[in-house]
Amino acid sequence: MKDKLIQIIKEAGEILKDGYYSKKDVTFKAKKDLVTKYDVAVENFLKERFGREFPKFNVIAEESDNTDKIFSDSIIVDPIDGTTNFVNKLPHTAISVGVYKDKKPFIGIVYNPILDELYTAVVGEGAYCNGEKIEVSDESVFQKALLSTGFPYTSGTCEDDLNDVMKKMKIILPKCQDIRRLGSAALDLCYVARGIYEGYYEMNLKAWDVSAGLIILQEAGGKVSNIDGNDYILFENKYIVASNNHIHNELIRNLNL
Ligand code: LIP
Repeated sequence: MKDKLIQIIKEAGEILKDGYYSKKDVTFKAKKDLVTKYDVAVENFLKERFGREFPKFNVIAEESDNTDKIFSDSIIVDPIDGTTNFVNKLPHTAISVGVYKDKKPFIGIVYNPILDELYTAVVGEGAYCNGEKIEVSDESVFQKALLSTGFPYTSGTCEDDLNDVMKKMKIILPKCQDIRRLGSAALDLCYVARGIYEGYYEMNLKAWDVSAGLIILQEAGGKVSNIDGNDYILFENKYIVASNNHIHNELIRNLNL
């Protein structure tokens, strides 16, 4: 299944790439949440091909009405993660596809066609970037940890969420190496998997932002949890916390101060 998925996702990457280099009309789903015709085009392409190739799976996708979809044997799709980057020609943007069997992680694929980076993982078989095995960093000193985060779309409408972002930043920033905010949760998780970041946290993400990246990170030796340090549950938890494992407890502790 993995090879067929990669073939289809690479074809979809051509649609993303065409859009990236052309002029785009933007529609707003919410105050800060954008969508373009390319998000819809990539999604429709993937849904059609996945439906044909993998009829036993339902497809849960960002730009679709998922109300009648039951999460079980599912392919969870973000056609363009990092849409704001895509619109602004910042090359941190990717197609994210997470495959689940009976709600359990099976295959994760994240593809950035602009930088030509393909992250893949099958549960139990390790994680790879362009075919090369990747692993999390072995840094265990929190002060030396490069972290990444994201800001929720609700930061423009919900003062509690905005205050929470600022409070956590104020506590964590002086204690770590630095914090990045590049704008694609799927790639941020892959960057932890690859040892670029030691950790990552963000609130209010949707299942399609993280469904693939969390499989890739776990297969690279990393850890994913909710803000209490317990198992992260797709579709349920407000916060995702991810790391190289070594700094996880300290990250969780600081996020709860
Ligand atoms: C985005 C994320 C980004 C996050 C945004 C948003 P989209 O996904 O990947 O990191 O900060 O809140 O969820 O909307 O571009 O697919």
